[in-house]
Amino acid sequence: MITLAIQKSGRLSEKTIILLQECGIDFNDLTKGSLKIMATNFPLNLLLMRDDDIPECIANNIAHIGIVGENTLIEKGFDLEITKRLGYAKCRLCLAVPKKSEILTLEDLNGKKIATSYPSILKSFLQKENINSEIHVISGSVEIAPSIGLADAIFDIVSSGSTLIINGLKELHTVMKSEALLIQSKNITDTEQNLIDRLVFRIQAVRQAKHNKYIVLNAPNKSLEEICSILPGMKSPTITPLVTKGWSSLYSVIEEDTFWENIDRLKKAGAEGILVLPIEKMIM
Ligand code: PRT
Ligand code: ZN
Repeated sequence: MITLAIQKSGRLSEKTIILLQECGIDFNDLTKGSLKIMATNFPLNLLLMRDDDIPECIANNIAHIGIVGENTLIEKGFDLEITKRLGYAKCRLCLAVPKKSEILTLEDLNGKKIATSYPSILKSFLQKENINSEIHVISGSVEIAPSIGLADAIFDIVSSGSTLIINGLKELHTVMKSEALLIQSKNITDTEQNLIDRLVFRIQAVRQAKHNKYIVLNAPNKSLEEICSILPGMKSPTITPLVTKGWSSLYSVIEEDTFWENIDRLKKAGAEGILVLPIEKMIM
């Protein structure tokens, strides 16, 4: 049995539960508000808690693994392992200043007051850059600190950037990028590691599938060589002849990132009747 600590409610929780469900792991009483829930079809216990407490909980062997933002992991400073980057809850930790501020460069932060909920990350950054600022720790609503005279700048999470704009702030510098991470304790037995590996294998299959699409198309046989070079697929495409003489149907996998660019190339190469379908799981 392994114990996975996840955020009870917040920006990480919904996507984390969806990911576990996509991995085929079911929970009976998810909606009942319990803080400890057992999976019905995988040897896994869920612990639901504030994201800030997850790294410590793993460091103290209360949970074996956890899902947490990289920002929280680094800020808390516990010596834990990153098992897998999960690619959601993407954001960045930025220094920002009021739009009309006299602070234009990092050096201008010398002698200034910066409000943040991430003092540890900020302190290391300022030290590395040789900047001497005063760090003012606040636990929430960091972005209003300059307008109420509490600080000259802020250091906070930015995602779309709209919170900065609404509060009359502009980005000065990105200090780090963050995404959800699966993290684990360094005290794991072989049996526990085996279960973690099984979970990671499933996560990988779900994530791979999201990055790829299944593609079916028809093409004249003379174009097949060129089309195969555009669509290498998992090993190589499957080709079956059509009833129409000189034509074949081709099945392959295409990466989401290169999708539109490759569709144009496929059309130019003579592909027709292109169908693109989502993939549920992908095991390499
Ligand atoms: O209650 P608990 O302590 O568990 O939750 P929390 O309030 O500390 O965290 P929560 O749920 O807000 O965020 C959890 C994690 O999601 C963070 O630690 C990040 O890793 C990640 N994440 C991703 C974000 C954002 N995007 C985000 N936009 N965390 C916070 N924000 C906030 C930010 O603080 C700012 O107020 O959203 C605002 C900025 O958003 P934009 O889109 O306007 O730029
Ligand atoms: Zn938190």
